[in-house]
Amino acid sequence: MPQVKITHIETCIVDLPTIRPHHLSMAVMRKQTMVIIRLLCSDDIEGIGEATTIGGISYADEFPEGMKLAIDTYFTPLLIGQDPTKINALMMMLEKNVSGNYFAKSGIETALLDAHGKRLKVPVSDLFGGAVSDKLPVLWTLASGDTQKDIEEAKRLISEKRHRVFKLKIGRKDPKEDVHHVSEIKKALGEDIKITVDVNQAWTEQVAKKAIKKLQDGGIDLIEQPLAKHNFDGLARLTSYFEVPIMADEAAATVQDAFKLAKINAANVFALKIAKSGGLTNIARQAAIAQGAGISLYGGTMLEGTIGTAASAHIFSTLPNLDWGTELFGPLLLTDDIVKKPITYQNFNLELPAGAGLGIELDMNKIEKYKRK
Ligand code: MUC
Ligand code: MG
Repeated sequence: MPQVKITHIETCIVDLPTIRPHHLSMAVMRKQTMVIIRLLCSDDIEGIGEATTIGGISYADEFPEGMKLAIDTYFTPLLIGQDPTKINALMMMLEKNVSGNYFAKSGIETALLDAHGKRLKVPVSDLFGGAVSDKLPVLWTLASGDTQKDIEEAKRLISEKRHRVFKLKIGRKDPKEDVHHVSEIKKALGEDIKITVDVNQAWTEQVAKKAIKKLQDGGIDLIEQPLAKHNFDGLARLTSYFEVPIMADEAAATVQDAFKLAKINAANVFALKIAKSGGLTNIARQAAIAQGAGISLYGGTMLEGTIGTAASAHIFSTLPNLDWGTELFGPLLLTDDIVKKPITYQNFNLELPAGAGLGIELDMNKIEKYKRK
């Protein structure tokens, strides 16, 4: 095969409205903003990728306008003319030349993997040894900001066989109010429906101890990121103190975080996200650390659209220890899509897109409609 080259990288910012406001401890989302990446190669193959965060600049260090600027100004000149089939070498080169910027790196790695899968005519999951399962269980986040509306939403989604596990976003209100909100939902949905809570770092250790005790007594199944992301020791204390499993999300961002958390038994579960870790390959590395340490895994989302969700699904489908399923519902939170054929969600599962690469095709008319001018 003659040497292939990266000839062009195009980025745009796409804003898609959400179906309802989505309340998190640090932001209320009314739209989702994605950086869409198109990476063109000299063999006429195009790879697509997505770099997405939550709530503008409020959730993480990176933000959409900054990610686009970083890719256009710094990543692209490093990548043009390089061989797109050497994905590990290219990601090492980016790591050496670009500090941090993992969300943007994840978008670029996704585009390289999509292109390479298309080139070899295999799905991205095959580049990681193949899917263990082509269906992934998907929970839904109830975050309308209103307890009754959340209950109605959950009941409808159960009856539609879309979701039967629900995550509640708390930490924005007084802990007593939050515990009441969670208990009302648990009571209304009954014993068989699993409920998890995501505090998004909002509590101190003292507040967490009191509130988690009540949530545990109320039958809540999992507590996600109760403390500030840098408080690894506090998370370890909560993990050893409570029976209810504790999950690290913001704390478990990189491969190095996974190792440090595992070393001090700081969590029972890791929420993995391609954006936090800098791409799919790093997810496989974090998963290996977790497997060695006996830590369970959960397939997390940065509430990406269909491209980032498909990329996440491809790598999550290859993991042996995905005990807590996934939350890959991002596209369902949006009023429209920018791809020709949306991902199928049925019987409480996401179906891994078939076809080469990500198995996703951009709809350029939709991109035109929603892209920031
Ligand atoms: C987070 O911190 O988990 C994932 C699902 C959701 O509703 O919010 C995100 C962020
Ligand atoms: Mg979380």
